[in-house]
Amino acid sequence: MLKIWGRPYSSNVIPVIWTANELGLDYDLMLAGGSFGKLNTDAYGAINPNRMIPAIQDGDFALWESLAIVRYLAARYGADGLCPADLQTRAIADQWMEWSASKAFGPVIYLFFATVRTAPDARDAEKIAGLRDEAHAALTILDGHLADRPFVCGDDFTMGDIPLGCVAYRYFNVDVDRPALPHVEAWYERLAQRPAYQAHVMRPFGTNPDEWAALEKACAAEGIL
Ligand SMILES: N[C@@H](CCC(=O)N[C@@H](CS)C(=O)NCC(=O)O)C(=O)O
Repeated sequence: MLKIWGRPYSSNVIPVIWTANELGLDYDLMLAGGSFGKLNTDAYGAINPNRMIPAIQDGDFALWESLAIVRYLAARYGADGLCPADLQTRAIADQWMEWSASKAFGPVIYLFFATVRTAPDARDAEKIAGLRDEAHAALTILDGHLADRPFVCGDDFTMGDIPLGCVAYRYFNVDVDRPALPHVEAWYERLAQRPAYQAHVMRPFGTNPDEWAALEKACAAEGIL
């Protein structure tokens, strides 16, 4: 059975878990990273020599780098669904996946760290406002793209929506004032209708290290997922 290594609250693992669930795949989640450890074992080093999560094993085949994994799962198990058969449509999906990593992920994850992962009395309002502006400027480009299409590649949900959908959940759920992004907001509402997004992306963050550790324990106890 497919194995997904990682902790299900990690920003690079969530896209892989969401993809597997969109595809209806059976998999074993191998809890690793954070307080679950295991990354420094020889066995894990043989799967991912970077000793980072996520990684997958699909039979004898091992793969790391979250976006490569999303593409692999979509192409191997998604036929003409998550991974568009039309080359130009697929290229548009790839373009927005790369753009998510190069332009949107950074400001949003640093905004997330500066808010959710920083104690309220240690938060730096100026830094938060700067990151919010940077994230908003990036997402304004996506807003323009989504003005006349419901999903990144057009009428259908594809892998092109997956990394950005994960970024969007964090952006829309940190405690900051956000200028309007009407088309991104409408797209985010569409994603929020998807059961796999609700179950695997729209998860509690944990607002301090103790809560975070408790979430990881709860996850292990649930035998997730
Ligand atoms: N570019 C890599 C980044 C992987 C990465 O930074 N993973 C982090 C978690 S998000 C990690 O392994 N951190 C160590 C840990 O979780 O213990 C990817 O997209 O897979």
